[in-house]
Amino acid sequence: MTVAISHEGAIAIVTVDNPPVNALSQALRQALMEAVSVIDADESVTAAVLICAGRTFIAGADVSEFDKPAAPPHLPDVVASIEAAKKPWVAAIHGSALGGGLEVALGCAYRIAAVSANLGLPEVKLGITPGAGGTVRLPRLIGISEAVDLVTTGSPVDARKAEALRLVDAVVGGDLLENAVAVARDAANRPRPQPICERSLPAVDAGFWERAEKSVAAKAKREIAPLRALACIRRASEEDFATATAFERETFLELRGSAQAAALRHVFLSERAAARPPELGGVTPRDVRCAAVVGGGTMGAGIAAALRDAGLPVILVERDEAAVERGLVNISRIFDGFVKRGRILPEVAAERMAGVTGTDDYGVLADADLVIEAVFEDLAVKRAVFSRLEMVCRADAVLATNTSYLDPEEIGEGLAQPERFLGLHFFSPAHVMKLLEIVPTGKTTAGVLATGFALARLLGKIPVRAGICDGFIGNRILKVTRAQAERLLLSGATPTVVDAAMRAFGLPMGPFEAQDLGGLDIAAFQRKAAHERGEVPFAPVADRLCAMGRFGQKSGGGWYDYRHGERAPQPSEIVGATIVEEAAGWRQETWDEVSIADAIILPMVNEAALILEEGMAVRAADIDLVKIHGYGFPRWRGGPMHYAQERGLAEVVGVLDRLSASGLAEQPCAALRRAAEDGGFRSLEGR
Ligand code: 3H9
Repeated sequence: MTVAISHEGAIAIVTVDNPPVNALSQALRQALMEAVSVIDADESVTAAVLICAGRTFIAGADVSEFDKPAAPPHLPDVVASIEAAKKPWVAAIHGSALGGGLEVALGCAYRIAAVSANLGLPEVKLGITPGAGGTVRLPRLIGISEAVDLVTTGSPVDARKAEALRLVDAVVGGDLLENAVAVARDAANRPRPQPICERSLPAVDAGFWERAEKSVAAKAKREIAPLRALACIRRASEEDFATATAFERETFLELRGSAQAAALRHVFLSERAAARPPELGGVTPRDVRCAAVVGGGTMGAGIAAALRDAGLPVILVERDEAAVERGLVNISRIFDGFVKRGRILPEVAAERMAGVTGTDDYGVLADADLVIEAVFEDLAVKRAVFSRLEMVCRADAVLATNTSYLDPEEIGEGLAQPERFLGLHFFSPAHVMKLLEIVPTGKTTAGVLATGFALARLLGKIPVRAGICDGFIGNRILKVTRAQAERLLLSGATPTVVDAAMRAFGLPMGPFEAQDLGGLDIAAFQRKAAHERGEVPFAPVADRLCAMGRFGQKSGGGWYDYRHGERAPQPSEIVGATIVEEAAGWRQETWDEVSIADAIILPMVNEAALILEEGMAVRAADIDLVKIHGYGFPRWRGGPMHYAQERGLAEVVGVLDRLSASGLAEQPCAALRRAAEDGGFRSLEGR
């Protein structure tokens, strides 16, 4: 870390260089304090420019310090000293000015930004509030209502929006430093703007805070930080600057130590780590400049759209002209949907579609660097596709299968170059869902595996390496979720009660509502395959419902009944009667929300421990990412592994022992018992 002071005439240039993102470590805070003193004492300096080296302005407090006690100098003091400096400071912003980074900029007398900059206070996404005056200075600069939006959503704004909000004084093209020095020179000849801390706040209309609270609470659901951040802004509007900043700091420090903040931090750091697994350090991925998708159904179209969103030209291959046409319509519907929701302009949608070449001629694939097969889940069909691909693709092209349940080893069997083949398991809808399970076979080379990770980064997805087992990581755990949900029904709970309990735990939907939405038929198909392999999947009620043709919303009923044209689930008498029949011989228990969540979540953790033990996942944190990004596990709980760890693994084992003694779950596996003794899960890297 360095903070260098150089001079251009009477202007001091303070350059922060603290890679990768200039986070405000203790050393950087100290150095900034010292820079203020040095510049204050230098008679030859009239103004200072604060600029950063590397790809970004200061991107915030150093998150890795949040597990330790806060060490001085504290950021509020750094910001206050810049604001009170004898010479005006100009913040020259490129990249991201986030969190503490924006708070530092708010201490400066002027802020200018490069066109590509973005600014925001994303603290609530880490389960905290701003802690260095952000909630107190921001409303004084841009207005209360605008500040409420920015702080409670945590979403950054681009430079143009920041200028419109008066968050920056100017957006500049050309050389940022030159522009900033010019502003600093000019500043010497002008009265200094009133420091933000001395500015007053206009009153809000009656009912403003009540309305804001309602709307923030509705969006935040069970996350605590957004409402606490709102309370800080309210305090800023009702009390003097010093009282409000003290309140904000107190709130920040309290939340920094909270369980939600620890969970959200864990997810934030795990997401970053997932993109660059250390085991692939130094491995060069293959270049992907043109991608192809075979199969234009829901999955294939979603994958093609995701590739186009990332700017890659895409070839869509289907078996005949009519199927090509259908595939193109599927893709174009996705972009039309984006336009309808205001996410992109119609001309952008047209440009995305123009980058898709639909064809039934495999010969065109000679141009592709990567081909993703997304045809029907049938081994013979998939194998046939790959044998055609081998004939037409370049020898260095990567070939991937988007299977959910088939064994990639079997799909790739007989390939002449199996080392360039791997599984890329997208989640539906593929243009929306962030998770990408990357499944190498025993023969996939490290370079091809690294290409999967590089692709995920390009698509803005979260990549997780998964080993080959039935359902990989995510769907394997999902089977346990569903089996447990049925055990609950057989022992006295109802679909409505189970779904409500899981929503109360923080899931967007309960297991039965989710099955009705997605359809019960796919899982039934997989259970049939499992039976053929000699396995005995547990789904007595679901099997009966499928036999009755109750496949969920699409067939007018599943776990619930649905009134014609409606999606609201209604308890079903037929389902109730079926549960009673299947429950014969089961002891009936009284279930409350907490015990229902335990009976579902903790067996998932047990399965996850097995997955880790078998090497099907590399790190416990990867399993957390799978469940958060593929299955809606609440981010603020950190994923099932983090949740179990925080809860105490010994307690988890104890609950599972009790459940299994009543026949309500499998026994805790040896790996989970060992993790409980060791105090944590071991990662594969560590073995
Ligand atoms: C805050 O500021 C609180 C204050 O109000 C109060 C203080 C008193 N700290 O994302 P990337 C690392 S709260 C430490 O892949 P990109 C990251 O782990 C903070 N490290 O890059 C990764 O490490 P590695 C408010 C951080 O270009 C590397 O940088 N600020 C931090 O795709 C590259 O990260 C935020 O919440 C950090 N704050 O995106 C901003 N940030 O290379 C969080 C990143 O070892 N950060 N790292 O894997 C971001 O949103 C993105 O990182 C950013 C760059 C947009 C900046």
